[in-house]
Amino acid sequence: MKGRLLGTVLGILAAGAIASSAVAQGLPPLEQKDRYKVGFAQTESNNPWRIAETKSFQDTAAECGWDLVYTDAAGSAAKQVSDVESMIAQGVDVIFLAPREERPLIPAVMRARAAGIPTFLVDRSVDPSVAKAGEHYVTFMGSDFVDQGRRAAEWLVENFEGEKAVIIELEGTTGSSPANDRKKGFDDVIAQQDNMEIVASRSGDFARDTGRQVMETLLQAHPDVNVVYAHNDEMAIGAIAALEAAGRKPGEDVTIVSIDGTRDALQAIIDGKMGVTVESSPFFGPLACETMKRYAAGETIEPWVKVEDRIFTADNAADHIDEAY
Ligand code: GYE
Repeated sequence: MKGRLLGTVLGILAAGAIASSAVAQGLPPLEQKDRYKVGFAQTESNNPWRIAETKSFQDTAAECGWDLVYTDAAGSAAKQVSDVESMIAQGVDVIFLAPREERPLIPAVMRARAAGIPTFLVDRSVDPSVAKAGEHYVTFMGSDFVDQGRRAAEWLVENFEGEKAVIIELEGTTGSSPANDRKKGFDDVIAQQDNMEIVASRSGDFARDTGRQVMETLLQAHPDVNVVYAHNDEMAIGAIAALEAAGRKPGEDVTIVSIDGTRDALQAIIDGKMGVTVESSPFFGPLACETMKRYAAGETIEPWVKVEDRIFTADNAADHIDEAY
């Protein structure tokens, strides 16, 4: 028993020594060459946003000289960790990882780092108090989620016409960076408004049908709701279905604010059912290609390659629906 415990302790110490010596050498370098074996670890494929992102990587593969190793974690952080492990075993040159949740994916980042494979986080990030850009992974490429939440709230403050806003918030995947940050950005602005209150806030896992079911339940407890803030369009569309099934009129007696910019959301805005969606672009392929090339050329990459987002309302939704996904 004692021997086994000592063995484990020595094993942990050895792993620590490998990790710290790797950190001391800086990030793993990337050779400049014509073709790369590139891993893309997707979180799930149950919504148009994810499908558009995967397509963007696949389309970029041909142009950027990638042999793409694509995995789909089917909504499981544990599977995503093992997907990254299998990419490491297959000897990919780089990994693009969309970490489903902030903490459970840290071991994947650390293992790729220890294996000398540069990792780029796309569209979601990991807990910055544990894993750091420029040290454990190259960079985070993605939107400012706090700002997205803030902009959704600011639109509401400017456009809400009732006396008192009774708000239901549908949160994204628990423990994911966009859910954490979109909540913070929105809630902070609402907390400063005397006539606005968030009466319930619950996860709908960024999924349409879960959003619909959660909305159905919350509606029973809060029949006086007149605003829904959804952390993504899929849940907003689900909420619209639940409201309509209960005889409510989204766009008339309930204001819907959301984030992403999917085709269905832009159509809902055109139809007068949704007020606003703050853009969160899924088209990461070209940015991934460019950032990887800059890194291979020896450039120091900024810790956050920030994506600038637009805002879609009744003023411009029709102009953008053709380019939506
Ligand atoms: O908003 C949502 C998706 O991580 C930014 O994840 C992404 C979010 C996006 O499931 O629709």
